[in-house]
Amino acid sequence: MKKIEFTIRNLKLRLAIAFVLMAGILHGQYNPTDENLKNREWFQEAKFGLFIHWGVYSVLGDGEWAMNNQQIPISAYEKLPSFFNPTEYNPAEWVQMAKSAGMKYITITTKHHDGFAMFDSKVSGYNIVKKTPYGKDILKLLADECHRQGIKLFFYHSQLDWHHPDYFPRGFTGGSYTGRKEQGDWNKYLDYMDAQLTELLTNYGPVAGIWFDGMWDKEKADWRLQQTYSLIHRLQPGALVGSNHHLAPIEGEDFQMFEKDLPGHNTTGFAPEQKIGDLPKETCETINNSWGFNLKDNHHKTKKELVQYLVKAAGYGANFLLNVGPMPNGKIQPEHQAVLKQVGDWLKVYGETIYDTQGGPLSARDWGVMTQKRNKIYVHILNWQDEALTIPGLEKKILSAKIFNDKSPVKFLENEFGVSLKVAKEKRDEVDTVVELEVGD
Ligand code: FHN
Repeated sequence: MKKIEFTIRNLKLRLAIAFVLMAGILHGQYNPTDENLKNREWFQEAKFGLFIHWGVYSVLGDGEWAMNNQQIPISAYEKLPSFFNPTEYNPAEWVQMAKSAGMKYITITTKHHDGFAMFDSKVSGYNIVKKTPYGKDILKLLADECHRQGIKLFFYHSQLDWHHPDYFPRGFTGGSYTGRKEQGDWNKYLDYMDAQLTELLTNYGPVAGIWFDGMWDKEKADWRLQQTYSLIHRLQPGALVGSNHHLAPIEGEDFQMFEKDLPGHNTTGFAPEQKIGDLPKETCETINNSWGFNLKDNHHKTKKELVQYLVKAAGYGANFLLNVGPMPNGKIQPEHQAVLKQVGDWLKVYGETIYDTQGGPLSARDWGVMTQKRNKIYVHILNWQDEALTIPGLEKKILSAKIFNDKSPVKFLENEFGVSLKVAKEKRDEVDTVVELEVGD
């Protein structure tokens, strides 16, 4: 009798679970798989990635927006691929460079706003294999190399397309100069995008995630996001979906990104309404002032600027995705390679205070930020202002305070106002003075 009761109860429970799941599916509710959740954790811990903007536009040396900025009609722009022949492209060197910079993943443009596929797409002849003298799938070569060298690879994919006839009605970019007819079938365009995404998620091995960009071009359009996001999660459940829409995360996304800004700041003006959600975070920034290769841009950021950005991002609990724009010959600018090496050397010493940490306990201040891991708090002083630094209310007993890199003791004083730290002048570092606090419960 008891057994029958148990079986009935068990059945009821199963039915209830099935009902909840069904209701979730019907309401488009997204339930990430365990693999996806594990990957989110990995992502949160990774902290530093390499962003790569590479396309046929690199031939013009005027950034990835050259087509739109110079108002180049499609008929003329279509000549560009025939000049793109990156004979010095060596993906093993790129991956090696990223790894020695301390980066844990790579995110590369598969198609930017110009609509040109940098991979062997069967659903469009407008691709690197068909249209360039190089004739090889640079993405496949990179994906294979990433898998060989054990680094994760994300695919940037532009939803905005200045080339496709069905990208219609148009957004606020890619207008009449392109020479497209004032007609098109929006759903056909979205089918095309899903078909290219299917190729990307089928032919390149495990993909760490899809990095969308361009929805902001047509804010009011129906992007059929749930259909596209479900497709991605079905093809590769572990792949993380994120979108640079400058809004709060949308159902089906696995991480949130911020462009050229730390979370919650809006110095660019791109994201006046961007709320910060609970998903893992990432902020992207350029190594000079351009995403795609720009011959005239020599505003190269210094080691100090890059390290401080990485540290600040970590203080906000966010990853830093640092961009390079390879040259048309396939090489990365030597000055960028050099500074990446310097950042990597810094991380060899200070990596413990960045990787696998959380931001806080105190939020960012003018003097710097804090990161924390288990019983350690790392105080990153980026900007010394006074003889001593007082940190309010950590709510934990401080057991010791040391300069991180040589473990020499730091004088500290706890009282009702918080803890004051005094670091001797000769121990201060103009890039980042890191004080390690060991804390008790
Ligand atoms: O228009 C793009 C730009 O070219 C670049 O790809 C950046 C990267 O975050 N995103 C867009 C601007 O929001």
